[in-house]
Amino acid sequence: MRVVALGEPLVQLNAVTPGPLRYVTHFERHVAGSELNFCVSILMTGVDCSLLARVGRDEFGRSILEYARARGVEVSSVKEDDAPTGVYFIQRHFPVPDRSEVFYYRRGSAGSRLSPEDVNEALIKGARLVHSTGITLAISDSAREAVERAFQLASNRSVDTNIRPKLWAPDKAREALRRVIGGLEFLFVDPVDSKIIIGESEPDAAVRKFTEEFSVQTVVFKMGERGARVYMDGKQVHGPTFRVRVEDPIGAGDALAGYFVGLVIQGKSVEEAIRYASAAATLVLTTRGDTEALPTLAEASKFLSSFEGT
Ligand code: KDG
Repeated sequence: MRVVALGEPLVQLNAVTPGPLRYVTHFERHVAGSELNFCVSILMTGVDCSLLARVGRDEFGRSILEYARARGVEVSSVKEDDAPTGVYFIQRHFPVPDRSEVFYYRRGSAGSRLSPEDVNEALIKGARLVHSTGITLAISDSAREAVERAFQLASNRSVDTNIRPKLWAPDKAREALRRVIGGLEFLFVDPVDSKIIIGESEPDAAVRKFTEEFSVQTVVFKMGERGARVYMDGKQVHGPTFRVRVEDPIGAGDALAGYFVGLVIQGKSVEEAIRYASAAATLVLTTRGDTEALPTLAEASKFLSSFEGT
């Protein structure tokens, strides 16, 4: 079984020390980007994943391709482009402890030049599911059109709304996301994004709108420290939460989405899928980098057993 994710892979420069970036002198390089993170996460559950994207023909582009390949991501549809690879920095634990803030250097990047002509029809048509996020819809008109083209061809679709206020205004986000969420198999959303898209942040009321007005099949409502609530097949299942020391929370949402979709499409129960996905997302909080701490299924089981009875 194969899924395809469309979006911009980025080089992440993560502050080694917490505090304001103006005083940080050491950064650690990682490879990230929401859809690449999704691919690595779903691969950990045993589902193959292809990334459809562009990277720069430069050292950072090479590092992304090498890392993606090393993690098992299929990259034959990743094009090299003359524009530079996008980069972002992460500031940690400042001004809010346990939170991170991102600073992008990606305008005009290779990844934002993704376009409908990059959409490999055979790959999309052969996929069990095609995944993307609000980030790809935000970075350029051509990237948004690539997602719309892929979604027209796909038999099943999944979206993580991931509205990044630094990338676009709420009214633009609302318009673009409303165009792609109709008939989704999976929608990942949080209360803030839900308010922007359908004017409702309360989960039960929001999910009613997503299912009745947009025919979304499964909604995963992400509520941060309060855990994730899944609405699927007419029932609600609440994912567990675990107390850990937070190093950098960026990437946890992608871990949750990849793990959850991977387990559900392989026939696991919604209860098991959200339990394991919550474990994977929690482990990502404990390290710098978005994908290094993604567990194998055996490691996720070990993590879950360690919390049993606590
Ligand atoms: O979800 C994690 C991503 O936000 C991070 O890897 C960077 O893709 C990224 C973005 O555009 O914010």
